[in-house]
Amino acid sequence: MGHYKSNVRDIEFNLFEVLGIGELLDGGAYGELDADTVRNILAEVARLAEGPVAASFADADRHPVEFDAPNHAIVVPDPLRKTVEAVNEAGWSRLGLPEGMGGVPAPAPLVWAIGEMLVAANGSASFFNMGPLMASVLYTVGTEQQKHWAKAGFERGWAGTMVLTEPDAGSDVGAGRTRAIQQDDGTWHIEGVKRFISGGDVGDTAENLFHLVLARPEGAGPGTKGLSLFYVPKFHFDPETLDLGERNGVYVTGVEHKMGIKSSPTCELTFGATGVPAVGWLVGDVHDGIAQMFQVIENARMMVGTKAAGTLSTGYLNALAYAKERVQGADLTEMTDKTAPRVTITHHPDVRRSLAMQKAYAEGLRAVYLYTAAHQNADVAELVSGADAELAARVNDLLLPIVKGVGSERAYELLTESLQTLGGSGYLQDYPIEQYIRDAKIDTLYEGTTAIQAQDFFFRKIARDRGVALAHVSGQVREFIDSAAGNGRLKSERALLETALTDVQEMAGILTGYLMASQQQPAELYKVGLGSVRFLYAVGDLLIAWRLLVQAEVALAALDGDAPAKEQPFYRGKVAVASFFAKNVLPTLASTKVILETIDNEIMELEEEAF
Ligand code: ST9
Ligand code: FAD
Repeated sequence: MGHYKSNVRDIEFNLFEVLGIGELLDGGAYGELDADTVRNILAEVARLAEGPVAASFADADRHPVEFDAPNHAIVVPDPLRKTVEAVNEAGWSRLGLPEGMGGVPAPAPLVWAIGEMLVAANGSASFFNMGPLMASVLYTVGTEQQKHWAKAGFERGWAGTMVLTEPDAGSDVGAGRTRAIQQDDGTWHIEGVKRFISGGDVGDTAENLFHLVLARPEGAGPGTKGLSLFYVPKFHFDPETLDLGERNGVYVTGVEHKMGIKSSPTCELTFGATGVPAVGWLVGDVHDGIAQMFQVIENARMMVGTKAAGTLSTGYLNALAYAKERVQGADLTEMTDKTAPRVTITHHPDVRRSLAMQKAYAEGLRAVYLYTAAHQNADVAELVSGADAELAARVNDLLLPIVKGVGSERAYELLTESLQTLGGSGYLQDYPIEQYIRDAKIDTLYEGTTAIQAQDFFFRKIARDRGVALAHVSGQVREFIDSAAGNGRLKSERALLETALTDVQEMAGILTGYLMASQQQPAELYKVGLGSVRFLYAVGDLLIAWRLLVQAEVALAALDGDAPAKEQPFYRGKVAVASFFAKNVLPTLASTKVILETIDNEIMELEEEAF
């Protein structure tokens, strides 16, 4: 048995019993993809994830990819190569891609659920599989010729990267200095150094690799709006047949040594520093780089949050399996009786507290990313929340920083609880959890740190949106609070949710107040910056509680109905964990509100030397 434990039951519960997409699937909305087929796919992907994908997880950590400096390439160890091949051969990446490039229509929640299993089973390996996402964006925003390259490159298994970061341009992408110089033949020469580029080379696992690169054309303005997006292949190729030609002038000039995801090749890329120019093509023939790149970023942020939820889920399930076996100490009520029988650690209240919290966040984060994904298809959004296509897109935008920012931070935090459950054994490499923690830390950093997610959430997704998407989601929470379902059960939990909703709405009002006041007194804006991460977490906890309680309601109905005996513990677990989360987490939102209300700028006024 490998390290990875999927949770197909919970994924199916979300897709079919909570979101209800079986209705759409069986109605033919996604062609031949009916509910039974989807169940078979999930079972098949779980087998792949737990088997060949998980197989190289530890090996790829202990024997990571190596840098072959003379050839500017990375060398992929055999076990990892087998995993990458298994993923490519399975071909699940076709699901959800544009049909014109050979994709198969599929509801987004299914696509992300598949991603959860494959990525959480082996984070490093997933960075060899970014080609389909990059190709799909090129297909969407590219010229006719670039669409052909996207489609044909996808069929040939070309890898892809997203290239933004430079030594002096991390969070501040607009500080990028990489230049683009137009040539007489319409191509561009790219010159500069980019760093931390995931999958900057993939060794011999793909015949070619293309980079989607942000660079500044000569004479273009400052900031992100002056950046354009370029398609820069590793090898030149025949524009029709895609047969490979000469090496292009983009080279890996370094590979990072990291805390985790050690076999994900994180590369320094140098463009055009040798006699060979790094030739690029302007994507879509338009100078709209940052907006085009955000089409990649939105998917990548979603993937990162999904990976985080999946990693916590397997961490929790590993901790649970251990806790059910490990015998240590007597039941607390018999603590003074030295002859009392020893019990498994699941009998200890603190272990139960910890397991319940892990389960709540693992299943809650999954529920939130799947609810978000539901707003990536017009028909699923209409079914799930009644949003039309335009509103659904805004809801998706609103929730992305929650999926990414809250997902990554909570998963990392709760994975330490998973490790703690194993006691000293958790610290050993005999178990996967220490690696989960190392592999998960990156999720709070790349694709925009948590601070960036929190600012995006408040300034762009709430203030600039004038609260439209937030009002829709709040309305959905309110509808649940007011509904009478559950036969009077979950009454106290509904009351807790109502208080938390009010707290969060007031927090939004408090931050908006600082924002407005900053028009007169600019320093008031610091208060938004000081409070925005707390606010992000608070909204995350509210949404997790809400989705868990919705699940509890579905579970209660199943228990009241004809749920078979073997399914009953699953449903009882759903009710219990939702209630636990509401009672143990929601009350803390009131203190967050007080903190936001009373923020002052003292810490901003302190001189640096005093820190
Ligand atoms: C990175 C990659 O870190 C890490 C790895 C990724 C892994 C991906 C995995 C992929 C798939 C794998 C599949 C595996 C499958 C299976 C595997 C099996 C084994 N939304 O606010 P302004 C745009 S990459 C949309 O003024 P500033 C918009 O066009 C590096 N658009 O920003 C806007 O114009 P307008 C990631 C947005 O102050 C314009 O930007 N790096 C959004 O100029 C300007 O906006 C980062 O993420 C948005 N939310 O710049 C950088 N926001 O307003 C983080 C902005 O007119 N930093 N736009 O619409 C930021 O995000 C900054 O806030 C900033 C600020 C750069 C945007
Ligand atoms: P900085 O921007 O220097 O941030 C340092 C600290 O300051 C952080 O805590 C941050 O939150 C905070 N901070 C910075 N600015 C602000 C602000 N305005 N407000 C509040 N706080 C702020 N990039 C790519 O382009 N492509 C990739 O494929 C890619 N893959 C990566 C893989 C790995 C393993 C790593 C480590 C990074 C990768 N990156 C990639 C880069 C990644 O996106 C950046 O590291 C990230 O955006 C943060 O930038 P930085 O490291 O320069 O940190």
